[in-house]
Amino acid sequence: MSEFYRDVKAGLLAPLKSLPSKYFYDKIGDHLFQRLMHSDEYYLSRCELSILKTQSGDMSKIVAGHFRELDLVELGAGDASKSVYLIRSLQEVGLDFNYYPIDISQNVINHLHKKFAETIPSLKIHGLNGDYLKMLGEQRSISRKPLLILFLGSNVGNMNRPQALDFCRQVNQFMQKGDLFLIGVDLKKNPHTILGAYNDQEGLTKAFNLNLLTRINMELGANFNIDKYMHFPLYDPVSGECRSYLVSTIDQIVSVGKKSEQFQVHFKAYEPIHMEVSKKYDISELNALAKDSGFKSTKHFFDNKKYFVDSLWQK
Ligand code: AVJ
Repeated sequence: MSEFYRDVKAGLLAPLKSLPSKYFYDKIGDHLFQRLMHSDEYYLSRCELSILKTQSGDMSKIVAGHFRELDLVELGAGDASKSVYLIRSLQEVGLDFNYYPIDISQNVINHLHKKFAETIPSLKIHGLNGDYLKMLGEQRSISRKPLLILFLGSNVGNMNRPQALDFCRQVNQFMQKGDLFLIGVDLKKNPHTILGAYNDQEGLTKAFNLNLLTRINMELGANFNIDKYMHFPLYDPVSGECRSYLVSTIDQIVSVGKKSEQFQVHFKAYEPIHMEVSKKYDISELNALAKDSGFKSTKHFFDNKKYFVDSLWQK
């Protein structure tokens, strides 16, 4: 029984149905997310890219003030299109480091090895495919140099506040005193701007969500009728949580799993599946998260609109 099957079963048989958003990233999901990152509405990637392009030099000087050599670990590296700027400037300030990108998608890890062999052949890269904490543990068994951990792209937003606190505490446990954590977070702003990023005109976010049902159909042998679910995102400006739902438009029964593993899921008309949370922070909440998980927040790097922040924490 795969972990994917177990998670899907638990999520769909719960009284409030949900699916874990980490499973969005199969080959098609990776591709849809790439396109989404270039859409007009999805401001997050553009903002963070501008931070990395303009402030990687400053970041690297701070890092070089702490260490001569280190392990650079990136949680959820994706295509590394932002971290590549930091990697180059860390090299420029003369730091000696290996790069350990961690990603839930094997497809992404393969791509990164290929990409860096071509673009920065001097970079020593060791990709790890799997869950963040499990792979961080794996990395620590390979090398125990001082750490700079990158957690960019507002990936932390996929956790609610208690989950984020628990996660940051666990990351902290892998680190030594003085080690650094650079965390990229989307900030609270005009609710229309935020909701727009999760409800793009082209329908990429919709396709991104629906693709998980297709993936379940293909990999677990289910019979979701994709046409009978609608994409419904909402943003709560109080909690800062943007949530995506797929809502069943009719009363229907779906079967999931092969042979003895098969189970039935009943959807009432307009019953939702909670697919994803993308939490937005303000600076005081972010500083509290740092403090409560055992870090000192040392510097905030903003884009010029202050839509997004890359925050540097030290253990
Ligand atoms: C990659 C998790 C940061 O939550 O903004 C994009 C994923 N979901 N559009 C996010 C996503 C819908 C994204 N993260």
